Amino acid sequence: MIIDVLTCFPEMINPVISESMVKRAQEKGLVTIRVHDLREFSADKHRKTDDYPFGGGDGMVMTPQPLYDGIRTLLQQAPDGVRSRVLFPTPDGVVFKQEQAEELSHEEHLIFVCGHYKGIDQRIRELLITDEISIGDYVLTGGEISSIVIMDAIIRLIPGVLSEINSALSDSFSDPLLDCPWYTRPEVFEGEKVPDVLLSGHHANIDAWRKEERINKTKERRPDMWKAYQDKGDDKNG
Ligand code: 6GU
Repeated sequence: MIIDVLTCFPEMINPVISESMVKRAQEKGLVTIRVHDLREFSADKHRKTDDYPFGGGDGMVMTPQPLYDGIRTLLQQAPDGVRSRVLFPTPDGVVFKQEQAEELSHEEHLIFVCGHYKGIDQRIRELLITDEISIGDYVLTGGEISSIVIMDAIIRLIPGVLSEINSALSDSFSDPLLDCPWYTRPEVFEGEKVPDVLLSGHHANIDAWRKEERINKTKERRPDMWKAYQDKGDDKNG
């Protein structure tokens, strides 16, 4: 998968993609991430990328020209026959869910367009953006952090990225229930003991305990998920 990120703040993206899971995915050749400075595409002599909004109002709007030229350049650079998705993280987008991460993990080319200030000129959204994505009901100052969140969720689903093949499968959210608590050594830490059942070696009891913990946590924290789980029926949920 090729991921292009178009941003006025490349240094917000670069340190994150040079670490951890995303770094390993690139080293394995499973993903190539390229970060592009939007200012490089500005035709303005001061490399400006924003301007005052028509009709007035506070804040600045990102001008169409650098975005148009930047996105079109990245589209043209994509290998022949490859479909590109142009993603715009924005608080007024469709809320990002695990299903969309799964869907996007099968794409060959993603372009992330990072907006700042009030947003980007509407004509760019209509002409070039294919997906407008929000990462939740709160407002961040720009699209860089949101892009990193979305990229991480997608990249870890690409086959071969996680060494533990089962770990993506057993996540909360690819599942109808939240995860159970997990413990490792030592058995007692700060006076707190690991639940006895986990030390019992009795696998049926351990499975039952984990299931109950998951159900209780889901009921308490996510009544919406609990309702969906019940509506799906006991046969499917075992
Ligand atoms: Cl995708 N961008 C920004 N700036 N704020 C957000 C968001 C995205 N999703 C939630 N809040």
